[in-house]
Amino acid sequence: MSIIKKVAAINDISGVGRCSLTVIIPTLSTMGVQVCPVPTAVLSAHTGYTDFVMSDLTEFIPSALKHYEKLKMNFDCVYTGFLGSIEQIDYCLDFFNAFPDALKVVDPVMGDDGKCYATYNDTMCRELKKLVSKADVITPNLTEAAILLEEEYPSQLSSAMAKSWLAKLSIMGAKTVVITSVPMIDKGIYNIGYDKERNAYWKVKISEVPFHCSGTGDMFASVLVGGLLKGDSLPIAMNRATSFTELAVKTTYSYASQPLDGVMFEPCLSWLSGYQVLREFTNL
Ligand code: PXL
Repeated sequence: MSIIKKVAAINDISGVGRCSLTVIIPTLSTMGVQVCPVPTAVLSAHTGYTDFVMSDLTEFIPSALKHYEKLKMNFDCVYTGFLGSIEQIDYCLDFFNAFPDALKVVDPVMGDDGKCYATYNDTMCRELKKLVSKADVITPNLTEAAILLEEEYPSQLSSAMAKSWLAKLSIMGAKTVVITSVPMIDKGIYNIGYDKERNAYWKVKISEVPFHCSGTGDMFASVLVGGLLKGDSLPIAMNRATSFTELAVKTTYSYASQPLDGVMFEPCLSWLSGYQVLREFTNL
């Protein structure tokens, strides 16, 4: 067994506009975790651009799995994100079944700001619940949490609603649920989490930057995964992920970088490999 943890990252690669694998690979590598990419699609630019070209890699996924089985490859984690077609949901489930000891992480990428991404539709969103139900860890943003729970996209959540949403999502299957960027009534924006085994709810405050850029969800989930694989408790992993994402967003904003170009993490990576002073975290 290698001391370096191996993650099969089933996600797209977009040439322009930092997100998915172009964020996940450098982030996890800096944390000392090996990323084994299983690309779901290649895009010239992410779907937030007015147009882009996309090559779907659906049939690549089962052939890659077949090869890994032949190699008797083992992964410590299977982490899924942006999927290029509805068939890919079953292919991700095949990965989960092939590596039963792996930590199964589903970032149920579907949309943001109350809207679905251009390549997602209602059927795909509905089918994604199958994958979510087999995960150990899920990391929806507020839009994705609302879609999974078939709730209206809310402008804010009370503490009671936040706990109820986390609990309802965990009933779908995962023992660790994190919802990102949740505006809490009168309190600001938080990443919130639930550790079902300990029955503990957590919140970590995000300091507000008047700026939105692509790739922050992928960045948060990658640091969370890296932390959990290295033995972080849930609140410590959430804390680390929140701090790094916030640093990268502030960096992006400070250079007046184009939001579409994505989160400017390159100058920040050394923070992840060094000693990190963590912020306050409390029970939700
Ligand atoms: O960050 C989520 C994401 C991943 N992959 C692609 C996207 C997006 C969000 O826009 O377009 C291709």
